[in-house]
Amino acid sequence: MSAAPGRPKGEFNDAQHGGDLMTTGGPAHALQLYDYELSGNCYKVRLLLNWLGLGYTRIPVDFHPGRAHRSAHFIDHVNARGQLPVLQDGAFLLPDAQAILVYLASRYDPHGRWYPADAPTRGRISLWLATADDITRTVSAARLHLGFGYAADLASCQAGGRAVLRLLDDQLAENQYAAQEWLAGSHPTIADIACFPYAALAGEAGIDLIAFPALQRWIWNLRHVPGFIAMPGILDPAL
Ligand SMILES: N[C@@H](CCC(=O)N[C@@H](CS)C(=O)NCC(=O)O)C(=O)O
Repeated sequence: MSAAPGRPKGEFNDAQHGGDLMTTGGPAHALQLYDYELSGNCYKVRLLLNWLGLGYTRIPVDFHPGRAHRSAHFIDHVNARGQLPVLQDGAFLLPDAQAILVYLASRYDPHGRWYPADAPTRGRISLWLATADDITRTVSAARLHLGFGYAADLASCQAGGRAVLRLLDDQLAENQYAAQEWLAGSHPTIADIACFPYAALAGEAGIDLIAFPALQRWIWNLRHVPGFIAMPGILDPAL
């Protein structure tokens, strides 16, 4: 597999930067994921890769406490934004979880289920992909503050988080009333994947989901889609 341009092989694979490279099952592709296990944005990508049955090599990045995503080498050669996740597919390097979901579903989902081609569905999906970034800016920022010591105005992030989760809960309640369980269609799409992790991890941001019943039902539903994989803080459905 090719390394990122200018990246010496194993750069993020030493004690300072991360853990061991790991290759998952599934058909061999030249796919590599710069990944941090506790990141909800990285988890979105792992979820879709798994649902698509795509094998990939995981490049663990020491996000915390090493801040390897902010190293000069990472910024110069992997992602100028200094953020995770980043996908590499052969010579093609792509940051941003939402961009990666669109790319993977467009390229590797032969049935077009995760990113359906019809215009209204694509429009709705785009709305929720944008909303996913609002969730990162609020819920994820509060979680990073509480769990990882990142600087943030906690009360403001939590208030913003509750506001954006309210939008999600209202939409899901309306859909569920019409016997439609998912955000943008009659089956799960990348819209659901993009919004899911930090909604499900809201407790770690100090946000109680008791006031969001439609959201709780949707989280339960997504966890029970065959092929779902867990992450720390989001339980496997068998547990
Ligand atoms: N819009 C980006 C946001 C990514 C993001 O915020 N990633 C976090 C990890 S979950 C990060 O790398 N934060 C480091 C920072 O911004 O300093 C995406 O969806 O991938």
